[in-house]
Amino acid sequence: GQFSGVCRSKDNTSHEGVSLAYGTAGFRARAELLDHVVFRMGLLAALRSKALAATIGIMVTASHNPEEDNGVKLVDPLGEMLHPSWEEYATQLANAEEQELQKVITEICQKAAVDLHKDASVFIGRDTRPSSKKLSQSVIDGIQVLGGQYHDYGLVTTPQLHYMVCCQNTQGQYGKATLEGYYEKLSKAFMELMKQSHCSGESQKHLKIDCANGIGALKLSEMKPYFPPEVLIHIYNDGTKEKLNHLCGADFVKVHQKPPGGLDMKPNERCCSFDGDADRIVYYYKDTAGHFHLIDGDKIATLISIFLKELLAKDFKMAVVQTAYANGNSTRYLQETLKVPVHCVKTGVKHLHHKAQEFDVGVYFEANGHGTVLFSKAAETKIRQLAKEEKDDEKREAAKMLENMIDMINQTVGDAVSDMLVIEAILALKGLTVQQWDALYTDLPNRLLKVQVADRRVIDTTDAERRALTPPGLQEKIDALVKKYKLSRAFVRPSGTEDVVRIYAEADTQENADALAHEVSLAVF
Ligand code: 16G
Ligand code: ZN
Repeated sequence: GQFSGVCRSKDNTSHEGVSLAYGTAGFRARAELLDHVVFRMGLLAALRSKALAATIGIMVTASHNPEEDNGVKLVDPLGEMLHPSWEEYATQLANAEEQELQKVITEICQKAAVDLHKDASVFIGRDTRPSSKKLSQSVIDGIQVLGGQYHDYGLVTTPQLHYMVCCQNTQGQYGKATLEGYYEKLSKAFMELMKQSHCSGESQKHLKIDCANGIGALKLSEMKPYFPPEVLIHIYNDGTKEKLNHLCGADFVKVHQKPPGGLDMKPNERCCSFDGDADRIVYYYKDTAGHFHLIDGDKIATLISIFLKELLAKDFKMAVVQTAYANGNSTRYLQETLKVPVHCVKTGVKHLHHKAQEFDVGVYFEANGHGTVLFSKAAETKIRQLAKEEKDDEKREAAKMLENMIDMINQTVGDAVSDMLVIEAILALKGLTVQQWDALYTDLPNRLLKVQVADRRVIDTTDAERRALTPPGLQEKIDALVKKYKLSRAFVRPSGTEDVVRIYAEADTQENADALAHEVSLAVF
């Protein structure tokens, strides 16, 4: 029949008892459980490509999770996350028994109006995990079963794959769909911006980067020749000595609020960490007294917003999008000091991205360091026009800076390499040190806890996850606990990536934030 070949060798049968759901980060599990899942995601990518008559991306990575894990996620035509209407198909396909597979494919084709005779084109990328190569081979098998074409980019960061997919589907308007095209576009915009900067302090140029022993190290080294030698980036945790994400990387630094292993920090040195697939970044430094200072996604969003607000003409509508995890003082600073509207959405890049699309300029960041800036088509056209034709020198220079920012920012998804260049350029242009940046506002002390419960789905939330609807009585208990402390806030939500409930609390002191988080965790049971 037309699906001959759908059934593969026995290692692709679904594993009894393991039921996976396509969540905020696609599928994630121990690598040895994933072969049949990635094969089926190859099938799904081909189906989605046929449905949309566009190139679809598929990335094999488990981001900041341990090296033994792996995962897979699909990338939609403009570089966005897979549309939520298809997440359900992904879950159905991944969990189907071998003998049901053809039936499930037929159902998806009917529901989503897929014509199997259409062509399919899929771009594939993978991270540096030992299991990734073999898994991406199974992705290819899946694509080929449905007669699809593919291009395997091999080792790339997640945001690089998103970029390739977007370039391909916009006929090169967004850039060239090659690694060289990516490096050239970003480095050229960066060097143009640096020409506009008047400060040349030596210390400005040094940056230490913890690459989490992952793909970021490889890709940054590839990119280095595109910069002149005076751009001093130093790569640490490059994967040659230690394990991926082990005691290092953006997630480790954010969660533990301490420096990564493998990077020696001198006082006041500017440092940053990527995560395992280079779509997150956090900055940090150690002061002369030896205290560690974390500069997270909220403070990155704040720096970028300050810079953009100064350059943007009054008629551009700019907003910042955050999640419930954003530090209360970041929200206050943005709204009250900077006078920029702030919106709060549910956790997960797709929610932030979607909301940010509503504005001329939408800055979005999760506290964990994933974020980017989106410019509407109209805003981008206007800025490019001003950069060319504006008579007023000062305004034209401002427009040129914005134009280079647009070219340097990966608008498809948060990108550690691109975000790093954006931050470095802003610090240089504004002549800011890492300490001055950090001093914009002081983070409220906070605590993140996770607890295992029998069934995390009993917790249902509303108001961008800031309030619990169920189980009955839980929100009232949280409200009463929050009232006991000053500057306090707390919420609970079921994780979308782990079988746990997450608890977040902030308050006037670390002791109070810890106590509040602990008390809320007891209320969850
Ligand atoms: C996923 C999300 C990330 C989010 C995290 C929350 C994407 C691409 N990634 O990694 O944005 O912060 O999940 O995890 O959307 P949690 O639901 O386990 O707290
Ligand atoms: Zn990641």
